[in-house]
Amino acid sequence: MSRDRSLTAYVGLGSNMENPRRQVESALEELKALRPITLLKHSSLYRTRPLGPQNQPYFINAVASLATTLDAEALLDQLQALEQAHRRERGGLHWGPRTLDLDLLLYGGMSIDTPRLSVPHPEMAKRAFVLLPMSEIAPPDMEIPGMGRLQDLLLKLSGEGIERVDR
Ligand code: A4P
Ligand code: MG
Repeated sequence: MSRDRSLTAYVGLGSNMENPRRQVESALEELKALRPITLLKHSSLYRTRPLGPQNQPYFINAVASLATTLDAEALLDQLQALEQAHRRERGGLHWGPRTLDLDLLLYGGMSIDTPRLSVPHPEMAKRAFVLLPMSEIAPPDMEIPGMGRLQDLLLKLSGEGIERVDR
């Protein structure tokens, strides 16, 4: 399903298995190739301490903004197909290691709550590994529906366990 007009969506990318940096870099290239999606911007890559079980490798995280006419569930279908192409295995440990995780963080200014989709991503306000990369590419006064201003949310989080990866 698609909409008449495109809107901007934000996607969080994460990986901590099988060369995470390459997983994220190739996922960004693959996002560029998807239609009808235009990759607008992407953040730097960050090396981040795992949230959840600690006996797993650090993650590489990044955030990308996209323009798309796809509706939110159709966009999720595309993101999940991309995860599958990275041989993502589901049903493992909760918040356990993964080759590629693509979370739909924001879809326009919309709030969505369906069995398949919660947008804004309910955990994003607590996650520096989401908000810090997002703040690189989002408008400075960006408002996260129901959560507050991105910059205000970011100020409440510790920057510990997160470092930018040099290019
Ligand atoms: N779903 C609902 N809302 C969304 C959304 N906004 N975006 C549903 C994407 N999916 C959404 O997802 C399970 C189901 O959530 C999907 O079928 C979809 O219909 P999944 O990707 O199969 O499972 P998951 O990712 O393991 O679960 P969950 O709870 O979404 O985990 P998160 O929130 O993605 O967290 N530590 C660091 N440092 N960096 C990380 O990136 N990521 C996680 C996973 C844990 N620790 C981390 C990181
Ligand atoms: Mg996920």
